[in-house]
Amino acid sequence: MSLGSSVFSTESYFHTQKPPDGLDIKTARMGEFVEHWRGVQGNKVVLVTSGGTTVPLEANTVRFLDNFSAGTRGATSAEYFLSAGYAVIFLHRQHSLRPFSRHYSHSLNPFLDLLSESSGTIAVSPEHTAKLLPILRAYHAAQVKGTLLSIEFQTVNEYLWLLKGVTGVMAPLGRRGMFYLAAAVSDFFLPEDKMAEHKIQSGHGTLSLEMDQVPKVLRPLVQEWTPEGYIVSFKLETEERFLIPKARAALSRYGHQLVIGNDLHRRKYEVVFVERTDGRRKTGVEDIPGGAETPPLEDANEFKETWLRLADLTRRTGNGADGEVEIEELIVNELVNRHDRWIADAES
Ligand code: PAZ
Repeated sequence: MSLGSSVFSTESYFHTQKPPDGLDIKTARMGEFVEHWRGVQGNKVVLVTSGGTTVPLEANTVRFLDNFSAGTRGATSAEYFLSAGYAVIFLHRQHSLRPFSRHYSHSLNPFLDLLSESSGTIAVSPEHTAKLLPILRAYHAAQVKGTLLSIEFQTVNEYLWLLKGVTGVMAPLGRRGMFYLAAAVSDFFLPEDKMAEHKIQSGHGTLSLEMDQVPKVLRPLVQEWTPEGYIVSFKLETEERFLIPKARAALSRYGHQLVIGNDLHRRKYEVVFVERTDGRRKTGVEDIPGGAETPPLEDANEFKETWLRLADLTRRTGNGADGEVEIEELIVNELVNRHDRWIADAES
């Protein structure tokens, strides 16, 4: 497989790639949700994106490329945002993990194993009740209050259109809107005019694919679609040496508030917050032609890094050793404080 270097601007992407079926309905649902919560005094709304995007190789899709992500980060974080009082739009990959039900995924903790039966009556076995009860209560509370809206995507094209749509409907929230972009989004895609209509037939030797680069929509998202929102992006690397330089480069390039860096293998135990020293957005960010992730020359003093590690928590408090503390709880606590400061800054 060879990778091409065509670059779509965000504008040309949305001009040439068709919106997915159901976009209007999904965007309208998100719009109604936001409008409702905008009317509730002091309420904050967070968009959590979660799971990996697919890149179909055929219009009648039999095969696709996928991005790694189980959706754990997004589903877990959504629960902590709900318990911190946020209304949550959970924009997630179809069939990836979801808030609350993630505790009983079919592979790790099949729900049938929780049940016992006696004379035709089914009950949750007593040894599972204590763990299930708070989860069930939080799930019911979110349902009763209507604080969780889940919307699905599958392909990278669906994701990009939905992200644009939801950002538009969240813009009126101003600083009360947070964007927590944890989905693992493909950097490459096959534009419609290069995609095979039907299943690619085998028997002709190797398959070569030339893919185009997905536009970096974070830039218009920050600069145009939601100039006031609190925006958190994630950076996943498999080599630690790239983590901080790439996170700084993203901040310089897009001008948003925070990048959370994580290493593929240690992502459940530690993450690094990379932000500007003054905690602010940078305005007047220049676009870097070519869409490449070339780090501009930046002054290291402009940035600060804060590591969150479960091991540090265990050392300090003795908690976390039993695997009960999740790193997303630490992440969300930090974010709520930063978001509140962002809101208060505008008021002072
Ligand atoms: O979903 P998960 O818990 O398995 O993984 C989470 C993650 C690593 C996909 C997320 O933390 C992340 O880094 N998302 C952005 C990935 C990227 O750089 O595109």
